[in-house]
Amino acid sequence: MRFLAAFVLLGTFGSGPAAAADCRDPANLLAQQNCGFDKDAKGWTAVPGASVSHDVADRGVLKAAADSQGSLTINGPCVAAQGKTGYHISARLRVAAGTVYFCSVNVFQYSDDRCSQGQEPLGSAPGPPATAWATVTGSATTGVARSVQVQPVCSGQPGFAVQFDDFVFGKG
Ligand SMILES: [Ca+2]
Repeated sequence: MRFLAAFVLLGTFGSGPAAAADCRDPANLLAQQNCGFDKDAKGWTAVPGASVSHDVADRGVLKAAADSQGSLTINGPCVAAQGKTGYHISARLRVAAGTVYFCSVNVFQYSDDRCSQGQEPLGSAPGPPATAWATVTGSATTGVARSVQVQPVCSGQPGFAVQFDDFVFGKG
C-alpha cells in the first residue's frame, strides 16, 4: 500500500500543480467553461424541478438538488468537438445530502456546432457516489460530431443533493 500511495502522489505532482483537483489544463475543453466553479455556477443549469447552485465548499463546487421524484439532470456547456476522435471525460462528485443510488456524467454529441441537432449519446463517466469525494472517468470516440454537451445525471431518494467539481473533457 505504501508503494501505491507513493505512485499516486507521483502521478499527481507529475501532471502539474494540484492536477488531480484542477480542471484548468488548457487541454480540457471545459477549462474556459467554468469547470471548477470558483465563483458561480454559470453555464451549468438543471432541468425543471431540480436545481443547481454555487457552493463555497472546497473553494467552489456545483451543488445540485434532485426533483421531487428523486431525479437530477444537469445541462453543461456546449463545446466544439471533432468527429471520429477519442475523448476522455472525468469529474469529481460526492453526496451532500440524502440517499443517492447512482450518478453518471453523460456526454452527448451533435451534428451541428450548437448542440441542437442530431443528438446521440457519446459516452459516460458513471459511478455510485459516496459522501467522500471520488472521481468518475470514462472515454469514447465521436462519430459525426461537431459539438458535445456534458450532462450529469443522478437518481436517488427524493431530497438528495450532490456536489460536482473539476469537469474535464479532452482528447485522448
Ligand atoms: Ca472547484
